[in-house]
Amino acid sequence: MKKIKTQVAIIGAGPSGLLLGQLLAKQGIDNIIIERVSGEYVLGRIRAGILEQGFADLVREAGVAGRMDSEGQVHEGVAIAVDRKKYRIDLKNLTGGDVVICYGQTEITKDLMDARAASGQTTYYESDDTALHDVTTDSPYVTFKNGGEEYHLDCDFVAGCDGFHGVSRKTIPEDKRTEFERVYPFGWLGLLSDTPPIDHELIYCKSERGFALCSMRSNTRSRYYLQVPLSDKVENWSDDAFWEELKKRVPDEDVPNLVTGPSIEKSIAPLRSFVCEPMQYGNMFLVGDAAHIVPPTGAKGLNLAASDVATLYRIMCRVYQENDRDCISQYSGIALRRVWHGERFSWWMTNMLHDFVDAALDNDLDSKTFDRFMSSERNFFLENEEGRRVIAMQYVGLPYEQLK
Ligand code: RFL
Ligand code: PHB
Repeated sequence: MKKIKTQVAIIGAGPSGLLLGQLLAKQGIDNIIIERVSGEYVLGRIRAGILEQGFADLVREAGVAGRMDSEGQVHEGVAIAVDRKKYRIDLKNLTGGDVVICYGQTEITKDLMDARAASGQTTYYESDDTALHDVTTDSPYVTFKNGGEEYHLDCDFVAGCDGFHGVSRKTIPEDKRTEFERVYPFGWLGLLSDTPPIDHELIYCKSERGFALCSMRSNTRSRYYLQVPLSDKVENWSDDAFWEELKKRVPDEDVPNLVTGPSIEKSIAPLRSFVCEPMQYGNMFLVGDAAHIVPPTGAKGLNLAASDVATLYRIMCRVYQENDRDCISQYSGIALRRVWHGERFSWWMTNMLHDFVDAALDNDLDSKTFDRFMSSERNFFLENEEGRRVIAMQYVGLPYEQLK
């Protein structure tokens, strides 16, 4: 057994773990990351694309913003189309100046990985059997296997950044945590292609054939999604079938601008709302997807992970720089207030923009009545400036809550 030591043990090298590690290292707080898969595998996951300003500012504070600031696109608006009629949500004017940045999760992750490698901090990729021990004491430790060797990592704190399927959340005994969950009766089929995007801003489309989203990674790379039944399989969708279906769901005025081409990646993601309360147990903190999942309709998944990181980072700075341990207990409360807001917004956007007809709803409404209510809701919010402002304020992201 090889014994090693650090101040903060971070489980998971996704965006949460890497960003936290980079911020802590900049403040001289020592950390080690343990990751289950290879760095290459982490980079192969195609996920989020929209960053709130709070996230972008944090990446700047971590000193890793060079490429994001030069290559990321500033989006001042976003469109919502209903039955192929387009409404523009003018994010900048409706919020008094806020915008979002379009820069893929893959790119942020790569920038963070490169910065970590350049600064010589330790990451144990391809680790197995990670287990957290004694996290309610002052001497927590983590055990894991790497390269045929068994490790014992002593630390002051553990940051559980290991995603929905990680081990950290399960370290909280079942009688000490409550989990909230809703699984949606459809999934998103995503397609990535090296074609110019249909428009310079995102278009969220509600059509009678189901939801579609037109997004992008750059001026030459597009990302599109289609609502599909949960039982559907990627193999059922040729590239041609995808493009044909997309054409039927996007606004009429945009159809002529759709450039099709071969897919680089195609996958189906299920949609889920999930929260674990509390988000801390002794000296172990859950961060990002380890504690909460949102359906991607509000573009909040990665952004909620970033606000958790911001809160934990500020707490760790107080602990190590001001010797204030009292602030530790604030973590879960601050994180969860923002998480629940993002959960509600993502659930609401999902309800408003997807087709639930013929779906079994888990409330006492029949699906056709639900559809009429949602149609009325869409009109109310999209036809009024006040309604569009409410959407804009939430889409750009609420401010981060400060420590007391
Ligand atoms: P991640 O990215 O899941 O990273 C967790 C890392 O922990 C590792 N891990 C372990 N490491 C060590 N020991 C263990 N026992 C471990 N178990 C797991 C994993 O290998 C992984 O590398 O969580 P993180 O860092 O909190 O980041 C969160 C974001 O990735 C996530 O919120 C978003 O990507 C969510 N999400 C989307 N969000 C959006 O805003 N827009 C999207 O379009 C969007 N698409 C998606 C998504 C999430 C998806 N998942 C999780 C299936 C599409 C998909 C398919
Ligand atoms: C994406 O570009 O992958 C993306 C953008 C906005 C969303 C979801 C996904 O709401």
